[in-house]
Amino acid sequence: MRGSCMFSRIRSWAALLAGACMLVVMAVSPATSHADNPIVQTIYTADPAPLVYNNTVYLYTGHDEDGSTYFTMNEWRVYSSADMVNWTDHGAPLSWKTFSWATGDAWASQAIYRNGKFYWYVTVTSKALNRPAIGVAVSTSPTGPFTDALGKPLASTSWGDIDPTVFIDTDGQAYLYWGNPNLWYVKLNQDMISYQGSPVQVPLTTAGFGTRTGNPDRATLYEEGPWFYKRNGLYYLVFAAGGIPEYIAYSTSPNPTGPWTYRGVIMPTQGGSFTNHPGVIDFNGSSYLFYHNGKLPGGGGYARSVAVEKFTYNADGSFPTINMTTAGPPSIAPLNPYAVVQAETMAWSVGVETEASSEGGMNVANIENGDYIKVKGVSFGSGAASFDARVASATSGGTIELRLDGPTGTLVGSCAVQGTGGWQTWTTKTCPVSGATGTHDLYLRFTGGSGFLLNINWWRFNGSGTATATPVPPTATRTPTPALPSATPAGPTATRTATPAAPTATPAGPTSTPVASAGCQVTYVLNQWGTGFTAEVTVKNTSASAISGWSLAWAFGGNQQVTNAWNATVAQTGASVTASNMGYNASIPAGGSASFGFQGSYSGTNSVPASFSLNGTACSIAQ
Ligand SMILES: [Ca+2]
Ligand SMILES: [Ca+2]
Repeated sequence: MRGSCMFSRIRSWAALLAGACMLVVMAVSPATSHADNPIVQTIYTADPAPLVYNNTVYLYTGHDEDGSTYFTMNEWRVYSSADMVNWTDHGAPLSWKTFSWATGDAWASQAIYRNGKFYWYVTVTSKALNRPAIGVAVSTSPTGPFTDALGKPLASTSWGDIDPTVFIDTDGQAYLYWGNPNLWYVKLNQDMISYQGSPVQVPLTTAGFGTRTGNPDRATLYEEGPWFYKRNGLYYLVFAAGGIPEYIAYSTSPNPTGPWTYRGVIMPTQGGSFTNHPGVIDFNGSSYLFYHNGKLPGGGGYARSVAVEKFTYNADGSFPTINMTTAGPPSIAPLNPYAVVQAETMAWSVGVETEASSEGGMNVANIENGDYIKVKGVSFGSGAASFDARVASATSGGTIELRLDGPTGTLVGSCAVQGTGGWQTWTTKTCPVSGATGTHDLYLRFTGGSGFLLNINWWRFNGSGTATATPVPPTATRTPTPALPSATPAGPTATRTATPAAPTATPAGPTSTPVASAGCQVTYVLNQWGTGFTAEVTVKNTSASAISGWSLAWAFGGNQQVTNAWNATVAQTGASVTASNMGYNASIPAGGSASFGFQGSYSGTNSVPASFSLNGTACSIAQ
């Protein structure tokens, strides 16, 4: 991704500064309300690295800081989508500060899954080397938290160790490629955090990587940002080609280590960023190219944004030419509004930002009059009767307008939110809805006075007739939200170590409707201290068929209040609680189980809930 400016022209720095890098200030075309590219509007993102896992695309990106005049990048971000149009923000589970040996520069990266763990290969600047090196972080969840797997660089050569790409071949051998201006690879060991021998330098021949003229230091088109994978027996190396401004080109080989054959340009230079970085996946039967550009308002070469296009390989496996669009790919599945939808799930947004929520995950913040969130392809079916929103406001609040197919489209509900006493003091607001049937793009448009109006953590609709959602009591007299336990409660194992469910190896088929369970067993392990507690909950599928998508409901017997959760989305209204699967633990095979946990506060007695139901079916409780 980033560093052509630094690595390719180091010997002609003055010429560089006078040249392309400084001239790529291009006109920004304001996005229309119907555009879905770039994917993220709340911050600038760069260097996309998509990962398909459990019927979900996890998108790992860098983050260009606002106002950057160089590649000022301090953290990596994660987003996910099951429909390729609505993306959920999972925040920043990794920063260069995670690596004690690094001094900065959270540059290009890629994550991969193996044996129950997610390995995230990154570029950071090494304190000892005073230049970039390749590090590796590890987590049991695709959304982190991630830790440094080694406490030192995984790989470094003499220069230009940036832009790692990783792939596990069908024979189990994993490869890590990287580099600018040179291209290197190692064969990773099974542990994914060590390798055999020394880095191997790939011969950059013109037959392998095309011919560049006028730059004796770079005889081929290979610049940086490699993306390595195999498809139908053919190995692909897609890369940022140069000089500057970059474009995306590719080479192929019948072998994982070459020799390579140059195959041409995929995406010509366009989009207002002088760098680019490819990420290519197959997902749900289609192919997608991720890249970055400077198309967000205020964007450019140091304020980039990740975008995606759907494409079809030619019959011989070659790429078509792919141009950047503002429309992006079509939706591959409708969004179910009758399950909890994180408010930070968006196809497009204007004016809002996201932040870490005290209830876990992220919430939408910085909401002002006229800001809105677009959620694409929402399937209301026969009709919604009401709308629940988890909201907080330190001011006097504002109104959430629910509109269809445009920010000023048909109004189907209007939800006045009052102050709650704090930006992280959450309450569930319920409002009537009428006229929301069929499938539409949903706009949550915020109106009110000046300044910040409210924060929103999640929302859901409730159907008419036999609503399956938990009945929501009127907003009558809720007890004030108890003080949030501090991040490190005094209790024994109170620290929020994520012990996610072991991700199931085989993703279930395309999910849309949860499959009802014929049997389930819940293990509920309490760990309490003072007025705080954690619960580790394991849901076992004792039925004969796999579950694809689950929701576990129970009622507390006392005044327990959930404050945050992991490995599930936990929503509480009064004493009623619903825990819904994350993308990575949606599938529970017959006889298998999924686990999640949460932290809460209480006073008086804190006992195991008397009953649980999974997708509406009562479960037994393990003693
Ligand atoms: Ca705003
Ligand atoms: Ca949320």
